Amino acid sequence: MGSNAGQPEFALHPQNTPIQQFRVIDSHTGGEPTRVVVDSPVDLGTGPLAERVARLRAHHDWVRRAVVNEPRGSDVFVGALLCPPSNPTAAAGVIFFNNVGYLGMCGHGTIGVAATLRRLGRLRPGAARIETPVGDVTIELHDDESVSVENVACHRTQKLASLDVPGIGTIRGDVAWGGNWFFLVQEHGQSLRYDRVRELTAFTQHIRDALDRSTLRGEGGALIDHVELFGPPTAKGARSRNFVLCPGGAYDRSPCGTGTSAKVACLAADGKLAPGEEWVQESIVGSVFRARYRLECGRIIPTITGQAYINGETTILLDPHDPFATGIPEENR
Ligand code: PYC
Repeated sequence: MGSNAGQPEFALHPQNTPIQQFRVIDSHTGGEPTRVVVDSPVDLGTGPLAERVARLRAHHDWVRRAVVNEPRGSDVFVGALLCPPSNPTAAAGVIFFNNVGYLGMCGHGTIGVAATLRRLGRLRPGAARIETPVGDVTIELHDDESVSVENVACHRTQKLASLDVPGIGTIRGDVAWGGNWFFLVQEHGQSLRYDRVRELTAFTQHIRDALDRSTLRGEGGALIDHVELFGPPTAKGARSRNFVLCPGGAYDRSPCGTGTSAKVACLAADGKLAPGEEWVQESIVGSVFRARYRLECGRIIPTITGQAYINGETTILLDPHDPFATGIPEENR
């Protein structure tokens, strides 16, 4: 256990009650869970979301760990902290995080946030803006309860970059920004079947480790922290199936909204997908996102459509006597 064993990092509630509490709403989008913190236990101030995520990371990282890490959560959870938007015309600001850190954007998570805002009565049918640390996105609730997310502008920075992966050999993949950085691999020799998720996780983790050791980076020297494999689809109407390894080592149960956006950017760059044409991306569990893009001043703006289902409303309790109230410390792993 860490040096602060038994010393809760979270402040006591202002009324000095021994147990602090806050509310979360759980949903899943195509099988991938999102846990939305609807009443933030910390004040991150105002200003751009990029500044607020820096404050959260530096001073209140316990919130992330309490919400998504074991024993309350698991490596699979993506958390979403709702914040007041800096622009009053936006419906909300949101900061996404997982078991190891913070995400720029999250497609399945934004669909989960939309379903949560609807449940809270904070969203009317129609389009609404959501602020994220990497830019504003637009969500639209449809009559059938599906949600479209118009993402930030996405682009490919490298086509078929070579990566030497010890134990596997040379793997060639595209590097693209879909709201997070992705290494997208078409030729990998793996069969993308749900009964092979252990093997696929190990295979993509080797690629991720090699990426970290390599000089391949996203813009600004950013780590390429998502690995995406593609293969033939099985779902009716789908054009591809994927397997996505997320930064914390879990695989995405959904087709990954930012990963699908990165794929759309690569297809557009290769002239294989026209503006407005539909791309149906299937996940490793068989769920699908529908994607298309529009061009704005030459920039690729993807829209992802999927559906989230609310599956829990929980009060998080933080007992100051609980040594794991804010998660099993990462250094214990
Ligand atoms: O849907 O963009 C996404 C996503 C990123 C990580 C997990 N899901």
